[in-house]
Amino acid sequence: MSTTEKTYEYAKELYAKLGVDTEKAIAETAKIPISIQCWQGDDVHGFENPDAALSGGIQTTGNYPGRATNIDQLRDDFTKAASLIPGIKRISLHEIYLDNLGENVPRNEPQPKHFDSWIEWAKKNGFGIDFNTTFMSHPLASDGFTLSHHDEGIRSFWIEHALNCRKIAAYIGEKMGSTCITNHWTPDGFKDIPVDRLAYRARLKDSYDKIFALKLDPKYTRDSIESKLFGIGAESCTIGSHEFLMGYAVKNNTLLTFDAGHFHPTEQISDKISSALLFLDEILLHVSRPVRWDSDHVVIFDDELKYIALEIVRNGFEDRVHIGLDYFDASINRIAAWVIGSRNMQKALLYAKLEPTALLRKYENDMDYTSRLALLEELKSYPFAAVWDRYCETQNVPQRNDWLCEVKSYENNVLSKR
Ligand code: RNT
Ligand code: ZN
Repeated sequence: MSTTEKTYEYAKELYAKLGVDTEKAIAETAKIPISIQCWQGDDVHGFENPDAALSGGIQTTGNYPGRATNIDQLRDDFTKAASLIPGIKRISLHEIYLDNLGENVPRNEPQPKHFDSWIEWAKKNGFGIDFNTTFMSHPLASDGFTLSHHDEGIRSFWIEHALNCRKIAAYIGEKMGSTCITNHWTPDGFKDIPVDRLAYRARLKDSYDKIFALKLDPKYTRDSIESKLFGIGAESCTIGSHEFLMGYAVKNNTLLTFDAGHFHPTEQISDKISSALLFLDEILLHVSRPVRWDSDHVVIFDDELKYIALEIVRNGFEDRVHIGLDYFDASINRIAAWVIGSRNMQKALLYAKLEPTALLRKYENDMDYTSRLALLEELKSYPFAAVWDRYCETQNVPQRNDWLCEVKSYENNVLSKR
């Protein structure tokens, strides 16, 4: 028996004593898709105009060498990262990652054909695809407003953008045979204290009404709207606030996106899932790591990540919560950033699947909070790592930090030559 086998057998036995089946936990974790953000690969530049600066109140920091600067490089890098991540992988594309086929494609005129090569590539590699409208990094978003802009022409431009994106997403969903979830986030907001918040919010509502008036087959695409507390340059008022978008989603039956960095620093999105799903059919998560603010740090295996996974798994929400990642760190190897965050998300799901939830619920219902806390704490030192190693083994991805040497050799052979 190899060491992995031995430690796994030991772990299996200990979890079994709690009534937890490690084999089942592994099999179920392997079925939960994770939507991995394409924008970690190139610091949110995209290919519409790769030299354009990122805007919209978000920022990448760092200049680690080897950034993907064209579509082939980004695809190669993503494929490399994916080979080191267990589980089902989807790629989350922003509209600006279009294949422009050598033309200059205005932001309000993207067509399904601009995503054909993505579809072909994703199919070849076994990835799903999700989509995002891009209301940022564009001259018509440079004053900080898009769908809520006071200028009707600018609003129409962005409405056209969103409508075309939704049609593209439906096309992708149909071609892929898998629903393409489209996320909509607008950066609209004020640096300083506004006077007429209502007018801006009314216009945002009206724009979303126009965008969602187009009915598309939910089998192919479904829409999710993302709220935010503040952005750089939009510190005083964000038009698409949480209340605004929660209200909109409930009333109009869209999905709602919870980004971990879009709330007050002590708020946790893990606490919001159970509320949202009493009023909405489905939600999308942007799993991120805010450090003091919406800094979009690489997702680590911290308590909040475990709580997010536990909320999904304990309640059987795997089909109602779409797990997307949203972070972008340009200060470390970008492929490693993808791998670290995605492996951690997978780890958290497996960790959740190994919880003896029925037993903990019983303690809670009996108001035996002593036993609940005692077991929750003891579980933290159960041999979870052995089950994780076994999961990686069954998925044919490297175990523990073995993946790092693959990233290092890719850096030497590919990234350093760019
Ligand atoms: C910005 C939002 C948004 C973006 C991506 C690039 O604060 O979180 O989701 O990060 O769409
Ligand atoms: Zn986000």
